[in-house]
Amino acid sequence: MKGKNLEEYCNVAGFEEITFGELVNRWGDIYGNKIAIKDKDEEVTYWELMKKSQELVGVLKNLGIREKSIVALQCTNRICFIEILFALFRMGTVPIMVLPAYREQEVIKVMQKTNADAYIGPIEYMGYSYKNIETEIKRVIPEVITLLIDKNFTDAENLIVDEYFDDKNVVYDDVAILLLSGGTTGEPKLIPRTHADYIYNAKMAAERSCLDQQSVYLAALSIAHNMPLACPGILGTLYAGGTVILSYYSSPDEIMELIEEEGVTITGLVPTLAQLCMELLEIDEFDISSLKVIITGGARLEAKLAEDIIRNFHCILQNQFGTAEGLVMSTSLNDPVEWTLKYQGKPISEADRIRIIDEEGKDVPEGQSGELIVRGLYTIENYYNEPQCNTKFTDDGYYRTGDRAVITIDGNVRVLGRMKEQINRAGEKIQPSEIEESLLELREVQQTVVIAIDDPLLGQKSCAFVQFRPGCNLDEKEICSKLQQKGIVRYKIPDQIEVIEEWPVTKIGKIDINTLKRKASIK
Ligand code: J2J
Repeated sequence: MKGKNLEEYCNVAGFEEITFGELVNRWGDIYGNKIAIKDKDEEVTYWELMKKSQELVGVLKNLGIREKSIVALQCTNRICFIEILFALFRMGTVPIMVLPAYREQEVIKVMQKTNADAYIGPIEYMGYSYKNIETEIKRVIPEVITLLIDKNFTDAENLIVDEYFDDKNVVYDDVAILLLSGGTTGEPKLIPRTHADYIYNAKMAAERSCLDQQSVYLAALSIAHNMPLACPGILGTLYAGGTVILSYYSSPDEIMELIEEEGVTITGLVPTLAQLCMELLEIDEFDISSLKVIITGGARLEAKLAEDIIRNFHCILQNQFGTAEGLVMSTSLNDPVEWTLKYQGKPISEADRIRIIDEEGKDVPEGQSGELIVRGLYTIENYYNEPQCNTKFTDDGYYRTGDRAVITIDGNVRVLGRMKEQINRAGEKIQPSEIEESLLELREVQQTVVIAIDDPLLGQKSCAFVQFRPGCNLDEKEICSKLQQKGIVRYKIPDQIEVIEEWPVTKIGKIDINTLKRKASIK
């Protein structure tokens, strides 16, 4: 499957016309016996990763999986799934990266959309048996090959291994992987990333995080997600010759224990998980002195949480903004702390062209907010098989992120929230992040999310979900009067306030705005 045309970028510094098959061979040669990846049960060297991914090509082909076909890969954070991933890369067979939280309906939908040949998943994870998914796939699309594996891939390993497989038919601008879009509305869209663009993405993210052979990167979130996979994630760490530690459960206690036991130097977390790890650090003792950098991404990082992370973890915070569609931006490790608290930094590639546009598609004057759009080496210009998605791209090939942002004179980007989240209250515009920041300045408030809800009179009104710190409480009147005392104008004071104890989250752990919207409108 041909991917995006990369010709115009061939002279960009750091860009290589290379495939993952060639890359894993190169790693085997350079880093040989060094530990590449460790999971909860085993470890693999760079040489073994190269060999195993070669052998597995034979195993997968014997199972009937064809070269250059499409496979749904629902992976847990285990080495065997990374080995399979590289085997598929070698075959030119394209894995669709499916989060473990997906269930049969969602998996079948993406498989049907892509005419996928096969499904590969775990036997069990977090008490759920993936046999359910396999059975349903077999019922709905009987011709599909299915394979459930655990760490030893019990059945598959007995299959006779083919002769050494030469992957010379796979080229750098072929599609290597299909990522699922992170949207919380509607069906996820499929994002085709080529070998060379995805490798470049991982390499540039690794450079921005200063990864090297001494780096020990903890993949805390599901490796089916772009952030732990390639930003810099597993692929960026391997590129730099470091070691990857896989967290199996993504729970705060496992994460903190692994940092201590494995001497982790860098990890990436979504803000909600960073907050939970910090709470655990307050009640339990962990030696996390090895940790040099925490990257947070996936959702807006409030300045207050950013400060708390820096103080409690005694490390550098890297504020990252990423998209599965491509664009990744982040602060640099030596940026002033004030920048990290406020900005998501700068694009990781010199070839990234970012612009801020208004509703008519015109560039806004300097310093004003609008929609962030991007064109560049590793950002897609089309979704897979989705011609009706043209609204997500401009006529001149820019991807519309749907995020509201401003670019400062230093070139830093500040992401304010989703375009759709802006509240239009009888014509007055309210940016939820502004009210969230004021609410977080109240001592009693631990976490808050402000959303728009429909209103017959005003068009839209604002609703603030508020979680208090343990032992704290305020009633609606007290909150409103405290905001007024802070000088917040009347129309920006939340029209509705809902107290919440536990946040609904999406499959990757971001706060689920749609569920909050439903909750707010039931009232
Ligand atoms: C505000 N919103 C943010 C941030 C992402 C690397 C790779 C992928 C992702 C990712 C990632 C944000 N502040 N710092 O986060 O670090 C929201 C935006 C964006 C959408 C993309 C990373 N970082 N977002 O999150 O495709 O709304 O990729 O458009 O899942 O997450 O989501 P997704």
